[in-house]
Amino acid sequence: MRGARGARFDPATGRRVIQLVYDGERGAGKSTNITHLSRAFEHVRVYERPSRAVGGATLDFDWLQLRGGTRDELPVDVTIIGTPGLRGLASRRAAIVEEADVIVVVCDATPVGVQRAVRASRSRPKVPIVLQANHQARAGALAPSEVARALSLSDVPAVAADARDGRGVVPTLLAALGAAHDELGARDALGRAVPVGPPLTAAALSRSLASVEVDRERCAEHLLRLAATARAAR
Ligand SMILES: Nc1nc2c(ncn2[C@@H]2O[C@H](COP(=O)(O)OP(=O)(O)O)[C@@H](O)[C@H]2O)c(=O)[nH]1
Ligand SMILES: [Mg+2]
Repeated sequence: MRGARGARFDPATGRRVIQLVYDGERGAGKSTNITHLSRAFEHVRVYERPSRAVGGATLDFDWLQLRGGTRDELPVDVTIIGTPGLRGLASRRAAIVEEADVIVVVCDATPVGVQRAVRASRSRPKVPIVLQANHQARAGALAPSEVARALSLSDVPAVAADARDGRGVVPTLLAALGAAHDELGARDALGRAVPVGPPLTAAALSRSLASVEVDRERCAEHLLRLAATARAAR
């Protein structure tokens, strides 16, 4: 979908836009992070589009746009996109990750959660990564450094979090923005241009994802299972 990487410069508004993609397995806490950020930054929230969901599972993507500060005297906005974790939607998840200037890998740090993430690990575009070791308040949760080792991400910033009560959510965002700034700086020093053009919008992402084939059978199976679990819990 996107040729060049790096933050966008929007000539219409004179603002740079940094796109952060929150990625991870289903249940890792991506939507919980984004909901918390939306509340925490309500005063600078520009636009929000929570995902359509079934049984708590994200069906397309979460989208949150914040008005950021300035860097090098240029105003910067931040777009946060959360991927869907359903296996049947893996192709769309991968397409969204391609849009990232920085990837925030959200991992359920309990042993089962880490195992699941290791089994599902995939290649990612070459952009900075920040790891969030989430679910820290749960019994047996692994420390960020242990999660990082298991996921072969020992060289990236790792933040301890428990998104359900908000712990570590804002520090994760700040770490991701720090990584984005480093990347922009490196690009500038190398003389590579920041791509110019209108930044991605939620509507445009939605349109382009519509043409990415999904595994419909797998999705249907999974959604039926979720619905049955929700019925049994009632
Ligand atoms: N105990 C605990 N539960 C969490 C945490 N983060 C998310 N959850 C819960 O896990 C479930 C899945 O979270 P969600 O954000 O929808 O996961 P997503 O699939 O990654 O978007 C929800 O019931 C959340 O309340 C956490 O850090 N600790
Ligand atoms: Mg979700």
